[in-house]
Amino acid sequence: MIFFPEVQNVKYEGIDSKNLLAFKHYNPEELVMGKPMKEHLRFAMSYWHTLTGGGNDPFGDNTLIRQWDNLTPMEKAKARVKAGFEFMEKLGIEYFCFHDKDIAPEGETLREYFENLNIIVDVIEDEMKRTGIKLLWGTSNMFSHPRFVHGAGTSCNAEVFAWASAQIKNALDITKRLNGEGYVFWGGREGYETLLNTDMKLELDNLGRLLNLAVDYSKEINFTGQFYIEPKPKEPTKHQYDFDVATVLNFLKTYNLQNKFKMNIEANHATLAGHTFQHELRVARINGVFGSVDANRGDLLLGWDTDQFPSDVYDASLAMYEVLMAGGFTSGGLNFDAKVRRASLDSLDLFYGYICGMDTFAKGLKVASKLIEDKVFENFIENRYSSYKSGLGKKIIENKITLKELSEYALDIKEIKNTSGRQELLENILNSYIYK
Ligand code: XLS
Ligand code: NI
Ligand code: NI
Repeated sequence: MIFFPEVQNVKYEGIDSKNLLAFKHYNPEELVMGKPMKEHLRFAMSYWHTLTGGGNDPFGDNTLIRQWDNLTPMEKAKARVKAGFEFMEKLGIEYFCFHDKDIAPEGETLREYFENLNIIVDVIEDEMKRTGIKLLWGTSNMFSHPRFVHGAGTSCNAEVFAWASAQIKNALDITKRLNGEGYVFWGGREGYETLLNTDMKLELDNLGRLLNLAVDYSKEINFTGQFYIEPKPKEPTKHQYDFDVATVLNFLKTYNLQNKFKMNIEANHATLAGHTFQHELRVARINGVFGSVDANRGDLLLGWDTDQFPSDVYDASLAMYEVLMAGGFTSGGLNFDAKVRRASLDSLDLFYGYICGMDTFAKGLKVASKLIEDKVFENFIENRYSSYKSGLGKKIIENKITLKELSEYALDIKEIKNTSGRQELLENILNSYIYK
């Protein structure tokens, strides 16, 4: 069965093409800094937004029209696998990401759920073999079902902790079986609504415990993929424990997990935390925990996670700048954790969303690579901090001067002379690279 008969394989046609079902910038094999674009970008399809989501919001039911709408739950699950692989093949996307719950319905019992999952994993495995498409990361949905009302690892109910552990174990088994390159923990309902009923210390200790148990189990089954945490400051809970990259770093250090985890950074989560996307990537980069990206965007005027397809070339350029400066993706990639708007009814809209996102990041990659080749920011920054290269500054950064000596030095300074930060100049230069 064909799910998207209206679309043929989407190809690169260049910026002069008028074909809206073609790429204008994403040319998979084109070399950028000596490496094919597709290897730089490692695009991934998010199973949940692309195949499972139906367009519902707190005010209304599903709106999106999909070919599998009227099937029984297990038939629907199978149809979605086929549709997903057809979709990725047509776009030339080589990776996907999923939660356990995205791919198969929960049964009456946990055992039945795992059986349902196994049936669908068989179908996925066949499709992976047929197409060569790979799993970027797996994860477990421990937030949708009412049992997780108080959280999963941070629930006040120990049986929920056990249930979450079982789901993680099973999702790790599946990820390993499908040769997944990573495994993500996004906080879900790990957070709180009010401190009036919350033992914050116990909840955080338990979250640390759960992640350590997962790491231990991964060794037992010899899963060598990369573990990630995906920070988010709020939603669904008022205060998510994995607030932002800096908060997660502290958490990892407290629970001895800093060598086991890297960050999966989502653009919309960064902005919800009051940061830019680039800020979160930079914090991860300078701390050696840059890992993977959930590529999307929020809305300037809305305070929630709108998960829109990325279309902002400026942001994508600065994001790709950080990615390249971090050495590029190794196990990670660009997962489109993005959904079409509720009124974008047809499956054709999915293609337009992905094409826009892929072109935006392809252009961002080209801009970033030129900026780096020309050392635009590096040269400026090096010069800006040149006072630390010799004399007094050199002594400071080599820790060879005491507070008293610094004070003596300062007492003899006659006049401090500062130089311009030249922000506007740099913004002009950045724009000139984007115009090209
Ligand atoms: C939700 C998160 C989620 C994770 C995977 O806001 O972005 O989709 O990426 O659990
Ligand atoms: Ni995400
Ligand atoms: Ni999100």
